[in-house]
Amino acid sequence: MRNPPIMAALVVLAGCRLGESIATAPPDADQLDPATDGGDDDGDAGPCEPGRDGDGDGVADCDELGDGDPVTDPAVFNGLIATIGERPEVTGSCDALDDRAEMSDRFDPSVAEMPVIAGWEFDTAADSYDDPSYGFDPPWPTAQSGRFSVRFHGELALAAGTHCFAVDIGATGTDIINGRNGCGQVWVDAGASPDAPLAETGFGAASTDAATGCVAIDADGSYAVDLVFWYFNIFEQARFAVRHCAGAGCTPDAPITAAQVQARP
Ligand SMILES: [Ca+2]
Ligand SMILES: [Ca+2]
Ligand SMILES: [Ca+2]
Repeated sequence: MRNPPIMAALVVLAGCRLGESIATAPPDADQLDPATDGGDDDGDAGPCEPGRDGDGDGVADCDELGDGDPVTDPAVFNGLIATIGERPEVTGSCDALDDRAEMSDRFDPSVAEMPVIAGWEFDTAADSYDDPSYGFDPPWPTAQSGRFSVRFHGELALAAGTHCFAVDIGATGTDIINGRNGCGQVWVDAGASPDAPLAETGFGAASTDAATGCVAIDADGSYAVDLVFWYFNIFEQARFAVRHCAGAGCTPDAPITAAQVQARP
């Protein structure tokens, strides 16, 4: 008879699956104190109500309060503000985004703007940013097709110390061909805050090495960040990937998650 061992194996397997599927107990709303989580800057969250997602960022109030992470706040949308700006003209050179004022002007007035919990990472042949392959969450209701620009703005929590960022649009050089005739930038308002992107890649970028940049953060805190994608050549893949790491000499390898950022103007 082979059945008993098989049955035993099935029971063991079922047991494992059962064990894995047991979710952590939901936080007890009465036990959650915004002060304990440290995440209620705005003072309007109050005791959480199970199942409610007051700020609409996809994470329930009680989960945001119960995670012990002050960045995830039931009263603050955790994500970034996505802004569609002007369309690159003539070329997609980084020269159009040389300093902060010029970069900001490209997105003011905006074509469209909304807070998103995802969308700052894509690699797609589609040219319309409302295509699902861009991964915007929520998705854009409409889009221009073809060349476009998008800026992601918010505050990123950073501990004191060195932080490095890298940006990749698929460029291997800084000329119009190898630079993909486009531009990707990371701005971090911290440290010496030079009036230039911390990291930049693409056509007209300062150098290929400029795709990675590091900043010394003096104190734990939240710092304004801008991730900028400037897309001209629609015959190239629309690719945008930003990576981060903490520590001197580190190699940026971690994507920025929605839980790390707050969509503040
Ligand atoms: Ca929420
Ligand atoms: Ca939290
Ligand atoms: Ca939140």
